Amino acid sequence: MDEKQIISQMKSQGIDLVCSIPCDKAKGLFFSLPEEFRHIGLTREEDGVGISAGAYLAGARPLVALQSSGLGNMLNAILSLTVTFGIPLPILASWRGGEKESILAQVPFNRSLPRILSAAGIPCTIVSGPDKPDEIGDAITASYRSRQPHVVLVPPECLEESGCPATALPPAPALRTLSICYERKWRIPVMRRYDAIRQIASLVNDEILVSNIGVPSKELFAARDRPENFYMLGSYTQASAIGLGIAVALPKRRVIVLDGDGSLLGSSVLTVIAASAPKNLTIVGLDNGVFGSTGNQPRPGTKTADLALMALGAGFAVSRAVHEPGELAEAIRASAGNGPSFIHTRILPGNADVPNIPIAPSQIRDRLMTALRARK
Ligand SMILES: Cc1ncc(C[n+]2csc(CCOP(=O)(O)OP(=O)(O)O)c2C)c(N)n1
Repeated sequence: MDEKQIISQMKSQGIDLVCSIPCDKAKGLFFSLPEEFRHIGLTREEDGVGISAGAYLAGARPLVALQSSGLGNMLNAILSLTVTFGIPLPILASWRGGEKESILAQVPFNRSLPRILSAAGIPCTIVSGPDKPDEIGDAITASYRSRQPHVVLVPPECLEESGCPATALPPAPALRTLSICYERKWRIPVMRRYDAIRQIASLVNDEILVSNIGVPSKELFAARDRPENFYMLGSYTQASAIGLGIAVALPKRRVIVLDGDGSLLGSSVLTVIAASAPKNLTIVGLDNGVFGSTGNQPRPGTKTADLALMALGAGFAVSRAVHEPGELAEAIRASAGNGPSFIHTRILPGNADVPNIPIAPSQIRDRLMTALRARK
């Protein structure tokens, strides 16, 4: 089969958003995907799980395409987000590590992959021959019907590789002049995370809020529970990816992500967000200098890393640091429709004494989807 047949299977299944990282053994496919679909290029496969989850919640029909080794970078996110919330995720993987594999490093993970997926309870289809592109379509159907992930492994011998199309030569290096006006004046924080979250929760109307793993989600629930909140219950580093997926799928709705400093520093998604440039997305980086939800252990770079500057470096249109509740409110207002914007919110460590969220993941999913469908 060639990439045209694969793409035709994806289209016949209604796929309308593809996140991908390329594989050398399927060059033609990875060149074609951005031309054929709304496309988000990734730098780390895990982010495709969060982006796809957000996009699905917002009514899109996403798929992730990658090299099979990338599944090793996604497993926790697939199980803690996709499986926990009951979200479809078809994953199309160029399967490496087979008999003719020339790169030794591809063998240990990829040869064990079907057993790893089986042990994790993740359904997997191994395409059985070059004349079986319909198995890809069937796997996509199965994923959307069951609201579960489904991996399709495409062995190289099933792919008729067309290589790089002439139209897809790498872009020529361009001259670029960059002028960043940046002044860093960190003051002593006065808010705790709960103060900042209450402030933001009091300002929103029909905005969608995505909250980070652990205590931040519990604090948002305690501050103001509403169907437009998505509480991320696991999946460290995926909050901003989920926000990006929702923002891209629903460009007319405003999305605000309440992310954490540890999570943002552990993620590669800022560059991907800036490249996608959703005007309706604001990332609030709640920077308490610690891994708050695990007991306030200091995170690396407390005195050296600068989140607001990192967002600018990643290509954000707007990035600023705030310390006071009034400044935070003003930054939230000013960033509406002006994104992607980053609000580096410097806060004191400390977790509010709030209860666990008593709503089932499927209920969090369903009420958000209903609210989003009602007001596109
Ligand atoms: C893959 C993975 N690694 C580690 C954890 C444990 N963990 C849960 S929350 C968290 C820290 C989050 O810190 P940050 O993003 O700074 O947010 P804060 O809680 O400080 O607001 C960690 C390390 C996890 N749940 N999953």
